[in-house]
Formats: sequence, C-alpha cells, structure tokens
Amino acid sequence: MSEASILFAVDGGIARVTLNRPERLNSFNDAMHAALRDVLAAAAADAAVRVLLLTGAGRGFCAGQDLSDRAVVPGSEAVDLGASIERNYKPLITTLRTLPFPTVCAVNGVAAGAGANLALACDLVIATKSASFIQAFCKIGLVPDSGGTYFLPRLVGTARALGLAMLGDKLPAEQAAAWGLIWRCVDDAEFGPTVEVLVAQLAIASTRGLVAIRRAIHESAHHTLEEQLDVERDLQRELGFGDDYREGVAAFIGKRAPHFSGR
Ligand code: T3D
Repeated sequence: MSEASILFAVDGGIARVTLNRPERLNSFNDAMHAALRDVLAAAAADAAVRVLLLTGAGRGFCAGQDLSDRAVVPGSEAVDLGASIERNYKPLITTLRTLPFPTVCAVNGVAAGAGANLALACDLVIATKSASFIQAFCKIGLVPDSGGTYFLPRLVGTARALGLAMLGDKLPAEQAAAWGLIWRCVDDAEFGPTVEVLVAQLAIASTRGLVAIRRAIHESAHHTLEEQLDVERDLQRELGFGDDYREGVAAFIGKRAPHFSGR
C-alpha cells in the first residue's frame, strides 16, 4: 500500500497536517485533495483542536497542482481547470479561512503555484530561510489561483503583486517577510523549535478571541471605517459575554496565567 499523501495527528490541542508526497514536492492530485479535505473536517469537528499546523514533508512545502496528472500537450483534449478549482482548490481555501481555530503554515521549503497561495490562506505564515514563494502560474499560461489574485495585492500592494504574478520569479522567504507577504522568516536551524513555540502559544490562547480577530481583520478589507467600528462593537459584545474574557481579566487581576476553556 502506498504511504498516505496527508499525515494527520492531534496532540496537546495542535492538529498537525503534513502534505506528504515529497517525491513530487507535495504537489496536489485528486487523492491528496480528498485526504486533506477529510483531515480538515476531522480537525474542525474535534473540540480538542485549538490550532492547525500545516507543513510539508521533505525539502519542499508544496508545488501546487501535480502537472503530471494533467499530461496536456498541444493538440490534446483540454482539461476543465475551472472544474478542478471548483472541486478542490476553492473549497480548500474557503475552509482554511473559516476553521474554528487559528491556522499556522510552516513553510519548510519551496511553495509554488497553488502551494504558495495555500500557505497565504493561513492566519500566520512562518518560513524557513531556505524556503521561497513562486507564483509559477504565468510559466504555464495561467492566472494565480487559490486566492493568489486576492491575497497578493492586499499583502504586498499592486506593483509587487503584478511583478510576482507576471514574472513568476522565486521570492526568497527573507524577502517575503520583508515585504509583508508572510509573518516571519527564521534561520533553518531555529525553524522547528520556533514553530513549536508559536503553535504552543496559540493552543492555549482564547480560541474564540483569535477566530474573532481573524474575522474582523478579513472583513475590514471591504468595509468603511464606520462599518468596521460596528463589527468591532458586535464582536466585543459577543466576546465580553464569554468565559474567556472573564477568565482573562481574573487572571490579570490575580497576577496568574489564564486558563482559557477552549472552543
Ligand atoms: O490544474 C488545475 O487543477 C488548475 C490548478 C492549478 C494550480 C497550480 O498550482 S498551477 C501551478 C503548478 N505548479 C507549478 O507550475 C510548479 C512546477 N514546479 C516547479 O516549477 C519546480 O519544481 C519548483 C520551482 C517548484 C522547484 O524546483 P526544483 O528545481 O527545486 O525541483 P524540481 O527538480 O523541479 O522538482 C523535484 C521533483 O518534483 C521533480 O521530479 P523528478 O524529476 O525528480 O522526478 C519534478 O518534476 C517534481 N515536481 C515539482 N513540481 C511538480 C512536480 N511534479 C508534478 N507537478 C508539479 N507541480
């Protein structure tokens, strides 16, 4: 039996998901998409999960769509890529943006095509110094998908978004961090321990509070200030009635660490 294309384990509130087709730089085929869908659904349904950690096996993070599955040559019958997006990539990105806990992408190597944008769909992206981001789509006559045309201009501005998307050059992780495309870039030797500290911190934080922060930040993209002030009011009201707020304030007053109750 071939090895699972997605590895999944839950420990200490952390759901660990590893893309596991290292011989193809963890590029996606239909089976891997289905396996990833299953583990994300399992994590969402598991009340013990407080944070998702997504990474890749081997030297790469993810090289996007497995192009050997496409096997298109000039003159051959066309593949309906829209159907592929509708079936696989669109639900994947939507799911990641709406999971009931924070998401961390640990980019362990090259992230290309849909692999780059899969990473950008996560709440916090931390990359090892030897990693890179490549909007490879233009090299095969396509447009950035999996949210690329949405994330890029918002994160790095129109000029850099167009440069990245139209040239398809390799953006080293350090520059990606300097441009604000990702949260952090760390030296390869410190990568594993730094990722563990990060997910451990999120696993004991106020999960509901963090999910509300994600929602507010994302909604701000299409709101006026007035509308956004209303969003903040409504979320603050909801959170203020919750246990985590009472526990957070009690812990502050009592000069102790808070014990948030979970999801
Ligand atoms: O089709 C649809 O459903 C629509 C959706 C599309 C979404 C997309 O993601 S389209 C974009 C697809 N991805 C790419 O175009 C990236 C292709 N890969 C590369 O450009 C390079 O591999 C990298 C720049 C990512 C890394 O280069 P390098 O030199 O470090 O590694 P490599 O030697 O090119 O790759 C290592 C192996 O992985 C190699 O196999 P081999 O020769 O050792 O047997 C290579 O063929 C394989 N590999 C890498 N990427 C893919 C792949 N095999 C299939 N599909 C890939 N995307």
